[in-house]
Amino acid sequence: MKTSARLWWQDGAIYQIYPRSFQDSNGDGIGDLPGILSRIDYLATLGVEAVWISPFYPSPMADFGYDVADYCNVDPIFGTLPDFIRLIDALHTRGLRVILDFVPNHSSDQHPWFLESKISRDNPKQDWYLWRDPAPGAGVPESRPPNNWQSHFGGPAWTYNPERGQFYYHSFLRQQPDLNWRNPEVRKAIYAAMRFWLDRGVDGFRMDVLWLLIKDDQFRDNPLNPDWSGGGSSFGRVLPLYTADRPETHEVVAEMRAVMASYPNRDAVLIGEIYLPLRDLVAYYGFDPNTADLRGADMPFNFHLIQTPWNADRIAQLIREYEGQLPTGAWPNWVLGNHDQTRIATRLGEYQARVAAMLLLTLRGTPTLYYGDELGMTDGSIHPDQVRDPAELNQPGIGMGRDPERTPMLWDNSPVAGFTSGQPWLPVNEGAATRNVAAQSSPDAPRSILNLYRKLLALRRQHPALHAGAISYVQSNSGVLSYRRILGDQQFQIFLNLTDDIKRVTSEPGHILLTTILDGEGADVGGITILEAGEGLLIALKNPHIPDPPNKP
Ligand code: ISL
Ligand code: CA
Repeated sequence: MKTSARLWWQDGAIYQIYPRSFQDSNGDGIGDLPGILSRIDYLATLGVEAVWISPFYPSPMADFGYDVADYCNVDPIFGTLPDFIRLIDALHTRGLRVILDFVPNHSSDQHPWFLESKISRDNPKQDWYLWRDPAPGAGVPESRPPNNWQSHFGGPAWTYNPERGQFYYHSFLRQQPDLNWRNPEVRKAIYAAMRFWLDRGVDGFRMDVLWLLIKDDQFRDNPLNPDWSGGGSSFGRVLPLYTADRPETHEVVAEMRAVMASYPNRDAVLIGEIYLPLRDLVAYYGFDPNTADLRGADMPFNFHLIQTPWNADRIAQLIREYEGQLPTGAWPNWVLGNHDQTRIATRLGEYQARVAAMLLLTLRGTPTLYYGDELGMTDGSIHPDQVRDPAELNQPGIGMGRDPERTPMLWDNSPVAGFTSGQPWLPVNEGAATRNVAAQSSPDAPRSILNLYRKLLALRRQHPALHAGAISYVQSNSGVLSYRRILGDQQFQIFLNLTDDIKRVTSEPGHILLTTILDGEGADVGGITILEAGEGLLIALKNPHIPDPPNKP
């Protein structure tokens, strides 16, 4: 593939900002858009290509913005629409793209559409949400949900509405009613909202829960999960056969793509949040076997690094399987963390988090970073009376809470880490006095994880083989994962020690571009090379004498 034909979102890295937690500008303890603007130097020098900003639309904040009450505005907590315009202009001026988080599956129960839909069975929006009669049987209607569908946040996915005498469906909270994507008017309204933001210059969307948009039109019961032990969330009681990944969803994704394609010089990116096994995930690229066109999402998010055990064999197998299943022309992507998942440094510790950074930023495909991971931020510890996440408040104590991975960004060693002049909405992490942007940028900390991220991002930008090359020779050998990135006569060898033991590897002649412990750069290697516990090496090979690699690893 010629580098010139490539698109910005293929070559660069994406940085996710959870706006409540990035930077507060007015002392109310909640991050906001002017706060992001004030940190633009940090973003512009980190080396990422785009920022993805989690929802900032008007919202009652039942799910912190993933319950949208107006798709075309900014919540006063986060600022104003002019604040957003200022932010996007400034980011563009600094060469950064802007990806919005868009929530098409459900609105807030305070959205005017739902307020209208719920008042009667014959209003113009009566069919904009998923309304069903109570199941037949004895007992009061509110005790007879239409079927056994369960909310992702626990409990039945149906809530009774006395005004209509019917239930409405919600994949998540009862304050997040699911829109009826079989209704063409709903589609039109959401596509108009997408255009509202595209007209304001946004460079793409991350579509929330894209694989959940369509539900079974016969509302059949989901099959019981034979593996459910009775513990954890009630969501696990049934298998989401009729509530997720329905075949008609692909039609909707193709329509969303068409909305974006209708813009001249379209280069906005369509990303889908999709938690599915690889085979079903890659179907969201929408490969059409008749025309060989891709009609779906540009990048269905690949969360498999988050879900795969940290083991060289398993990850080598994952890379090979994913690469092997990508349809022709589809561009891969990798994600290590987000606002719904335990942070990588908590899962693996700092040394392996460094190895994970080298993995994420040297794999083939667009990497997405979660704010704070570049500092090796761990999950915060949240005292029971500090819990804010509805997923935890709904089902206390079963580990659904996402507050720990949403604690404030750590900027400096001031009392609230430079995040706010007031009381932060979630507590600042312990250890913030030393683990923060200022400390890790200081000349006293040349080997900080932040410097590792900056160097990895810079090298990835600098070398076409790293952002556009093939991946090949994916291997695992006694806990060391290795692979090459290749373009033309440029070849890089990556060795990642996923264990806590010292390992020996054999390398072809080359020199070290980078190590995860930021030590030994520039040194020549060749033959037996020692890898420290939890160390990764990025090597530029001198005269690779191996034959041309196959297309697939
Ligand atoms: O079921 C899951 C994974 O298999 C959950 O992680 C779930 O899919 C995920 O929480 C969906 O996330 C998105 O939509 C939610 C919102 O709370 C999350 O923050 C968002 O990322 C509802 O909008
Ligand atoms: Ca604020």
